Amino acid sequence: MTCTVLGLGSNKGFQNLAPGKVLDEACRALSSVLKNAVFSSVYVTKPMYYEDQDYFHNMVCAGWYEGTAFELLDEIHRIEASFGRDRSKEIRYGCRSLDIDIELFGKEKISEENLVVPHEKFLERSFVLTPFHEVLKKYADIEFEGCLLKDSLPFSKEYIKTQLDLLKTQEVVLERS
Ligand code: PH2
Ligand code: MG
Ligand code: MG
Repeated sequence: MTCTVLGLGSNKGFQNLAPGKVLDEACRALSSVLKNAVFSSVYVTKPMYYEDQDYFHNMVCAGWYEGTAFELLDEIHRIEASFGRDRSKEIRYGCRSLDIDIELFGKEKISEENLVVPHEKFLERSFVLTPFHEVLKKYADIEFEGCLLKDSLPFSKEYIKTQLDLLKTQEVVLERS
């Protein structure tokens, strides 16, 4: 079992679901893929890289996966497609109904054409680090089969906080519930 951190984002509805609801439903799907999954709050964030699009809803999910990172990626693609994701119709960094990125997969380093872990932009994105920091604060001591979340990942809560302070100009706001 490997402790993994996934970053979720949506800035386009799917069928009758607004972006926040797409994330709710995606979390439900992820709960049956991961063991002991935990979820951050949802944050409303200014689009990065390509700014001429709606604000995103972002959050992270952490949990344990039995299988390889590539098997997890297949599961993620299946879930994304079930919420209307069609890669053939997208532009890079443009709007999407559901994006699920593998941010961390235990302490593994992967550098393949279809998968880079840790995610290559992980440390520059407040929309990922803010919810990740929340998870590290709330769930550091959750465990699966004796493995604590805080010991299973390559970054400490303190390190993430330091990094976040450098990114404080990025607009990331807790969603009102
Ligand atoms: N995803 C992108 C591009 N830009 N900006 C924010 N704030 N949140 C995202 O999830 C995001 C983005 C493409 O994956
Ligand atoms: Mg992605
Ligand atoms: Mg992404």
